[in-house]
Amino acid sequence: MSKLTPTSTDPSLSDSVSPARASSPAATTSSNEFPPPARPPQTFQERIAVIGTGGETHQQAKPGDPVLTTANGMPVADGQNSLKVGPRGPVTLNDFQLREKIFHFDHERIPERVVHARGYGAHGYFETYDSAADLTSADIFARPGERTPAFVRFSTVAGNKGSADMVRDVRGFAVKLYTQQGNWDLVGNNIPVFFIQDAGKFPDLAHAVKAAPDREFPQAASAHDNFWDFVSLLPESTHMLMWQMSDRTLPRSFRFMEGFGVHTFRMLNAQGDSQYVKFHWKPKQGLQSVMWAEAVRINGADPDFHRRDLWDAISVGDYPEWELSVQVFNEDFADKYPFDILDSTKLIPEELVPLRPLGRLVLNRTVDNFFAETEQVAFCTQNIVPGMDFTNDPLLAGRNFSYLDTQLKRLGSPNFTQLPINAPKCPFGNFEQDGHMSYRVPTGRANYEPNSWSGDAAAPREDPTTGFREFAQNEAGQQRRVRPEKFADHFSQARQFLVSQTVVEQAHMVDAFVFELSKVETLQIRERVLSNLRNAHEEFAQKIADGLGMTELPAASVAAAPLTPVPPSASLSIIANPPVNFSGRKVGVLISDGADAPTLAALQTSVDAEGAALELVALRIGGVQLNDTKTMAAHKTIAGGPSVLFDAIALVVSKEGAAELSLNAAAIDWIRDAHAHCKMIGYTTDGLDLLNTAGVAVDGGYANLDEDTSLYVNLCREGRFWERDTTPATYGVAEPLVDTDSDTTAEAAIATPQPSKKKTAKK
Ligand code: HDE
Repeated sequence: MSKLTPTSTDPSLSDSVSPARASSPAATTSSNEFPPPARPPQTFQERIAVIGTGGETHQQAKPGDPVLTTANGMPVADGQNSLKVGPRGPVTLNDFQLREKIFHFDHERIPERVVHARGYGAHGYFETYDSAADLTSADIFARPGERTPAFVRFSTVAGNKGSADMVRDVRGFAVKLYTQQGNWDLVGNNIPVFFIQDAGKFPDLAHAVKAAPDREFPQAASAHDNFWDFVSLLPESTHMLMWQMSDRTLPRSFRFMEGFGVHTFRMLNAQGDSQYVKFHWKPKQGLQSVMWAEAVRINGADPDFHRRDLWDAISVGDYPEWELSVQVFNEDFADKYPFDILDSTKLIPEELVPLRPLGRLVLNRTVDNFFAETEQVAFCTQNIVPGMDFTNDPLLAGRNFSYLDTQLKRLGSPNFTQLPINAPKCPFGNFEQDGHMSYRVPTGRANYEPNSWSGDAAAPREDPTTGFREFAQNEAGQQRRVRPEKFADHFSQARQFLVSQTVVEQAHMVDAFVFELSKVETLQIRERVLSNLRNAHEEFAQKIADGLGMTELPAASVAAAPLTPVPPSASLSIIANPPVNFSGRKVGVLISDGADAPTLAALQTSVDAEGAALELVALRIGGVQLNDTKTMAAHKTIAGGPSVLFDAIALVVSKEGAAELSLNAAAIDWIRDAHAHCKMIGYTTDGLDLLNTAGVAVDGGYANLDEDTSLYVNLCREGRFWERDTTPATYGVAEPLVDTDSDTTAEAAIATPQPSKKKTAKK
């Protein structure tokens, strides 16, 4: 095959390219001047023919093509050369074209977000199910079937803008809904609780988790002294740490994670009745994460794994969807619930307050330009709409200040609301004016209200019927810096999360704590973490200590409050809520010369029928010759497409192909990794030798493809073959860790809190 070159393949290039001729005799001159023309160019034709001989590429517009211009719209004749005095002479200061281009380039960057810097966005819509008018007067929930435009930005928290996607981190799940009553920003995370109870601690948390100020590392990682030092001194973070050390922080992709509003909000109906709500997004694709060993390799193989996944899925029309639900509860529930509903380190299990679905979010359009949309989108938690209100969650108050303030810093002007991605899509008007980069052109004489102008000068007026009204909350009390007593139980829900996990998930959590704490160099910090964990679950703490090789478990810290009995909640586990099908996933198929063409075709059909994707991996990107003599090009080489990039793998190889691949270390790793990561593996009988060489034993997670490829896809629907996972054995989590201390029936959790029988301070 001939080597592809831009000029030979891209007609848009080859048509318009006119390279300055290096073969011209003048190319050899060392003169500082063009070869002296017989007379200076005079006609238009002569002037445009003046072109140097330096060999650079000129792509010139043909009639009807868009013309390159300056920012002011002036057409550019030559975009390749600065203005010089003679071809080798000094560049002149009057080259305004050059100055403008470089000036603009110098100002391309805006400050990245302090946290959540790395993110990826997409457009879509929210579709309302039934009217929720009984609950809220918010217009977005008024009419069944109505679609509201939406923009979503997913993110990591700790890493800088250029960090890798698959780090162990909380994911941001920020949604802007362009409703008919203004933009509603639901700025949530993929975890329903948070590290801290007071907004004032947020800068400390962000400083502690991000790179240390002296050495500026580690990047996008919590496995270091500063993070664990800080959280170990903040026992309120224990519940969130359990989530963070679980597979929740390693989502398979944005499409397979949940979202949560975290705080308790209010909804108000037209009669002014108010209820508390907590927001949940459930992925219709299912909930799925990867294993830590896999995540580490994915970051090397494809640091853009999550953003590429979203881009690819939307590009092929496989639009991801989430269902928005609310947990609705009233003051009475709030009073009885053992935890404070204003405390963002606590959740309300779905078993206690079931989800009420309100509608679905569909992402169906990638951005046209990353900067203009994903980078410039400015989410503000203060952006709510009539029919909703905040509660006194002390985190929320801090956030309502922080987001507006940070947008001014990032985007440089209070007029960031006028940017297309941020502007409301409903009619709007007010008397805010001027400021940097104001590009709205207000008309009329009135720029104040009240005013008595009318007619052409008519200005917007307030509307007591549809306008935003706060919930008339009674407030009284001393103005003090105190934390409510009901916030003090730091460990009960941490334990609840742990005992709600399957054995495999619990083992992964032990593994994650051991990994992170093994990176902590200061022994006292490790010990302090374990002191806190003992309060959540003694046996769990012991297993971590064993994993760290700690000879003695440190004394438990003094818990600020006795533990409350709470039952396990199945909805907190990923594995207990397996995906319903294999749709939207990706199979990697290793192929070799002589591989059976009908088997490959049948596999493709089965995978297509499931709504999944298939990528071919081979020794050479040019592909292989199948046994029907047809050449099949590969999507990836083995090195360029390691098995961590796929949800399941298959080998469709011939005997000779298996022999050749057996000699290839990358091919062996490809199989071993997939096996170790508990992936489903399809194989042809001819590939058995290759499996043997890789040293993997065929188990219940394997399917022979020779007869029926649909059986393999059925197997893939189950997700992973967890029986193969060695983590539980490594950390001695043979039996699930349970709550041996509490009476944990669902009713018990809502009843008056009972102090646990467990002693809270141990020597
Ligand atoms: Fe944020 N957070 N946050 N946060 N947060 C920001 O705003 C802040 C918190 C969340 O894709 C910043 O525009 C404070 C909880 C997401 O653009 C900043 C506190 C939750 C995003 C900020 C919190 C979040 C941010 C930085 C403690 C889950 C990305 C850039 C009171 C419910 C939004 C920016 C996007 C971003 C402040 C806690 C989610 C600095 C002070 C809890 C998803 O304003």
